[in-house]
Amino acid sequence: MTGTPARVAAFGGILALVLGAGIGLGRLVGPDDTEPTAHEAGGHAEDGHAGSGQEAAGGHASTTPAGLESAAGGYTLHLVEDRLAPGRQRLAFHVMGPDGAPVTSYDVQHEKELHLIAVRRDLTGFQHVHPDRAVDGTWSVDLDLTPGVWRVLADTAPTGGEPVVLGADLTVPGDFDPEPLGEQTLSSSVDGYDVTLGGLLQAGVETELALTVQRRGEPVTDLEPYLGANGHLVALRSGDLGYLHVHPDEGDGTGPAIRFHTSFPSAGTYRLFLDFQHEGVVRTASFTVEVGGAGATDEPETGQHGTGHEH
Ligand SMILES: [Cu+2]
Repeated sequence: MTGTPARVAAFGGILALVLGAGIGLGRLVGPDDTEPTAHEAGGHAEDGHAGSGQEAAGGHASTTPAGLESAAGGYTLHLVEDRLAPGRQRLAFHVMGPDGAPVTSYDVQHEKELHLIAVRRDLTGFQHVHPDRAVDGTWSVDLDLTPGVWRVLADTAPTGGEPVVLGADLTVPGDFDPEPLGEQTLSSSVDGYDVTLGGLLQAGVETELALTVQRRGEPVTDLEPYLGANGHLVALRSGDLGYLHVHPDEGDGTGPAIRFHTSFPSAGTYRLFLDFQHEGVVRTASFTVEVGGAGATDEPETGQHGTGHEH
């Protein structure tokens, strides 16, 4: 948690998104929250302006994942059709505002007005895309769909409101063949790139994750900026697909390590997806991680790259 104010200063926009969502959740879940003190300290104070927000971002904003609700902060995710055929399909949706009309004005976060995550509920088929918005507020984007139930998460910041992550289910008919998450995988290969995950995998603490990119055994040192950072990491909790807010480290260079800060809200299994860009192509590396309990003392810290868990 130390150092958080510095990151707030450097990444005000990013953290504003996070603290806004955290405050929104705090309002919604406050009465039932198991950590009322934390919410008293950050969530309810001063309606979310800067002072309380910094505490919220560093202290407890991540204890409740986002994206579990279709409506939050006065905004509602509405899929024009919540059932689409398998294959490449156009998804259309609205973000409805407090007045019941589609929102047509958004603030830019990470270079985009809206980030859409689509993932099948067995945590396969991950897609992080940037839909197009028509003037009437209808968003649309092509997705590659396979049979099953999908979770659609819209990470966005309507102008004048709080940033929100809204989730909705999308059904794709057909023979559903769920894939097991499998065991912990701290290295991932994609298109000839090998990405290794390191960091403390323990719930309830702010943790730094380092993802190290190699190709043909050589560190990649000329990663390209993508969405205002040198990579974009999405973390989802298995079981409910709760969406964790993840902040890129400040001023990181061009690889081979990409660093992020997050906080796992509970012990359990998570799926992490790293989008990174190299030589003009965005690729996604994915990981299954087992996160230990908040009080665990024997939870192994994964090594940084090169400490023996490559295969
Ligand atoms: Cu995005």
